[in-house]
Amino acid sequence: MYKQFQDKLTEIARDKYGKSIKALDKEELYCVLGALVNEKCDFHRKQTCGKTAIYFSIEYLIGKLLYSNLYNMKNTDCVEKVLRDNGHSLSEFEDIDDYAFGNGGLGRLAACFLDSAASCEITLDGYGIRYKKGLFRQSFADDGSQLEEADDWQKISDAFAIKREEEAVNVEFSDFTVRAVPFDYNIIGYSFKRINTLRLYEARKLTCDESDAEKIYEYLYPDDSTYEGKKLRLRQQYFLVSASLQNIISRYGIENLEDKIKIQLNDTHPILAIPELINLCIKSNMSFDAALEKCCKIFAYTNHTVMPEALEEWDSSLMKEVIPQIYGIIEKINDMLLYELSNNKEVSFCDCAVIKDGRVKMANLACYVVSHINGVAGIHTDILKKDTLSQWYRLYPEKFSNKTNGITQRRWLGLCNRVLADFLSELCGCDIVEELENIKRLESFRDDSEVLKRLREIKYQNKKDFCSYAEKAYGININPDSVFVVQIKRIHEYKRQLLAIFGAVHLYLHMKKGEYAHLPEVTFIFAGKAAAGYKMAKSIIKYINNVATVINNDTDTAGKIKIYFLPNYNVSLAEKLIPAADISLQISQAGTEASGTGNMKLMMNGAVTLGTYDGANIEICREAGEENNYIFGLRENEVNSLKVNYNPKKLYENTPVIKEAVDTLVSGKFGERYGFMDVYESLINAENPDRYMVLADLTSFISCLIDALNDFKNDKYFNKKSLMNIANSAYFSSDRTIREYAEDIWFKE
Ligand code: 26Q
Repeated sequence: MYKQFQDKLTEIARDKYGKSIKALDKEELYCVLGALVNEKCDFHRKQTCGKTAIYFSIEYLIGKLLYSNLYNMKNTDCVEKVLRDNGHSLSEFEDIDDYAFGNGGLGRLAACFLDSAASCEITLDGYGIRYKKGLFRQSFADDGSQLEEADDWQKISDAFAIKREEEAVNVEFSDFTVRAVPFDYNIIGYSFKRINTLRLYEARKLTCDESDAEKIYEYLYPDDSTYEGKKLRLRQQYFLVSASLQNIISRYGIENLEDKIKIQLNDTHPILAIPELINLCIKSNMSFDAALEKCCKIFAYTNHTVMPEALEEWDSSLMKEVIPQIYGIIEKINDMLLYELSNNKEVSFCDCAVIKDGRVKMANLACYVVSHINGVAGIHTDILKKDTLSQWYRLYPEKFSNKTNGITQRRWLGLCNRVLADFLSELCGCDIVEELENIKRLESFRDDSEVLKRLREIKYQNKKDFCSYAEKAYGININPDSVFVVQIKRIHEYKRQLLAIFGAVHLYLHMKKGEYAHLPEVTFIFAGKAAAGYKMAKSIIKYINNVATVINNDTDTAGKIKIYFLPNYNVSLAEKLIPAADISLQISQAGTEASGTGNMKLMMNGAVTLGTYDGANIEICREAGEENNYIFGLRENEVNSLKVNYNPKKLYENTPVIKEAVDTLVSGKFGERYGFMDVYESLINAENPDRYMVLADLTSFISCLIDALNDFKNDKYFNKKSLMNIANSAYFSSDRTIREYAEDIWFKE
């Protein structure tokens, strides 16, 4: 093996650059490694038979490909050795940018699915956009506020992309036509089980004067607060689906296409694929009715969020202006729906209309046409059925099913926490990453002091590794002996970072007075980005940073509590932080987080969940035992009944613990006096105050947190909980999820 790699790398280095491996610079070596990986893929690619599943997604949050590709090829050690013997190291590539074509859970899920499908020998190709700039890079100004910088990820050439100029197609808008140029990425299944393809498109102008054409692929989620921004976003979505469908049709033919492929629509963003496929069918002389029927068989739709503002709608006028032929088709679909529902007593057309009050409702379009609709966790699918999409559930109950999310254990255990994976393999008597179902065997060691001790040692080493990284990367000194309480995710009001920081503020204020002396030292670690246009989320970041500055510099509480907000959360940072976490904060308001997937990653790496009964937390408790996690706060049904008469101002006035924490938003204790008036007002005096009921859950959060910190002192007791979480994490493998999609939706006879 060693020699084979040595020879191959030598050969590619010579052919490409006329150099020895030793003489290559970093970028050249990166490209040589990419070429090697792609060559191996050509060798291992098998002819596939049967139906192909296809994933349409506006986001793919991939992270680094070099390490995961070598990992899945099972060649990491060998390549590392060859590099070492030639004066290099794989760690040279740590600072190459992530592929960040996504902003959160939905994009990361797409990446996990691709990895799982290839590893489970399921044919699943992905289609997306190769954004020129990925999700912005985040840093903090001196005053603690978020700064955004363009993600210029192509500073170093992309070693893994294979450009397919010859398969470029045209995408037509009312005012101009753009060329869609595909770039293919090999998706390598574990042990080369299968090679699938992720195809990402770039936009090229056809003539010199179409300056707008290339803007289409410039940014993920262009700022859509302006008309121009919205238009661009619509163009982006149409660009993706039109280019992809043209490619699919040229590959499989339009005849009997429904027998050859199934397309999974990742949320509302690629739903224009439905009218576009009809458009393309009509162009090949098919009737509208036949085309629509085809679509009903080809498409399935996954919903990822219950937030009403995320169910995409477009102004009819905008759509008419940009893609008139597509708008015409949507009108026709709407007419058919109207006709179909005219005698229906169960549901009213009003609730289902695809076009209503001059707006095009994308979720309604999908629900009418697709064969399958799914939510991403049990509670989420239930909410879709009873609220968000209830009219559609009444109409088509058979279309609905749940597909609880998952994560790939290859990246999120094997790759990021190798020492733990090896120990688990040793205990369970197999390669645990390959046969994750056997991780359940760990349960039999739940009272084995030696095993519990070793688990704690591994966690401690991971914490120390993280501390050295943090010191190098940010110049901060984290104490590895403290409890790591971690909240890492996009910053959003419903995720309630405010609740976490209020909890920390409470501890701090009382520790300063000498209370809570019995608690172990605690380090709160936050990371996550706020959408560039989301003011409230940005204020919350600034507040956390201001709190951190005061607390971390207070000698009274030194050795008791510290708070860090790490900048620029991305896949690579998650890989470092997750293995080091003790307590995973999953504290969204019950009924708002569709599933969450970070919760699963943290669980698999031995963190216990401190959270609400929301999203997949519920299933984590079901699998690992509620007694091994920390659940607090209102349940979803309680949230709904309390909502009617919720009065946070009264809570604030009558509960000293709440008042004390909330007042720090305006008291000047952390930052300027009245510094966070906007946050304060949103909780207390806004029209719909404290929309996510932070105050209602604050006291129960604090007591739950104190319980968990207390328990941490009892090594054996806490480690057993950690062990039970690891032992029951197999259900959260995206291999399980992808097999469910395959069996119930994609390849069902
Ligand atoms: C919609 C309209 C206009 C502009 C933007 C959007 C938009 C953009 C991104 C709407 C939603 C998103 C992303 C949603 C997302 O990431 N959802 C997460 O999906 C995960 C995978 O299923 C779940 O685990 C998370 O609970 C869910 O929040």
